[in-house]
Amino acid sequence: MASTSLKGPKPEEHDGSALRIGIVHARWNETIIAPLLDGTKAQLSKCGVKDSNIVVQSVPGSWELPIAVQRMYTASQVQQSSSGGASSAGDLLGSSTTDLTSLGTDAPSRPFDAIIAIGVLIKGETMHFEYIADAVSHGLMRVGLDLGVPVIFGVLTVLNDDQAKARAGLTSGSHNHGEDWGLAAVELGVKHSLNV
Ligand code: DLZ
Repeated sequence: MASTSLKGPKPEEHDGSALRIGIVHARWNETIIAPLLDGTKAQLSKCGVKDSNIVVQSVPGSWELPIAVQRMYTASQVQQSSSGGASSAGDLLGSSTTDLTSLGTDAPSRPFDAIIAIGVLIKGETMHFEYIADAVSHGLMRVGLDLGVPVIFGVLTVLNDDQAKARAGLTSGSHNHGEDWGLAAVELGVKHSLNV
């Protein structure tokens, strides 16, 4: 029997070989973040996105995701207009940058076609969860609309560790949501680059 999903759209297939994709992830709940990041990158590669066109940065927590996405995109626009692309998007986030190896000399100096924001918010005993989840989801939407770039919402807002593991493909038979975010970035990136 063909596998179907009750949730989520049937993925559209797109060629990501010409895309430049940014990823910003939080470092809170890193045991969940790591597989989500892996799943995202694996799906980008499957769609043809070149390693040299995937730039990964990190921030302390999900709260910082909107400002990091905004600065990452803006920096990539500056890169395009400055000769030689001397400053990297990562420079703006200083020591929080985790992986700039992908900003190789062959990396095209042009704005990202899509940026994926990854975070894991797990409800605790206080109101932190509610405030952060609300602000981050609104912030990411606002940044995307203000800048006119697709921002993929890769933020889990879960009630406990088990729910988080089940969404990161860490429990038997579970699905890694990072793969969906990679697919969404390629679809939106292609449509964005074609202006559709
Ligand atoms: C403070 C905090 C708490 C309580 N929980 C989480 C969480 O579950 N996931 C997450 O990504 N970040 C959390 N943070 C950190 C905030 O997002 C933020 O990094 C700090 O408040 C500093 O601004």
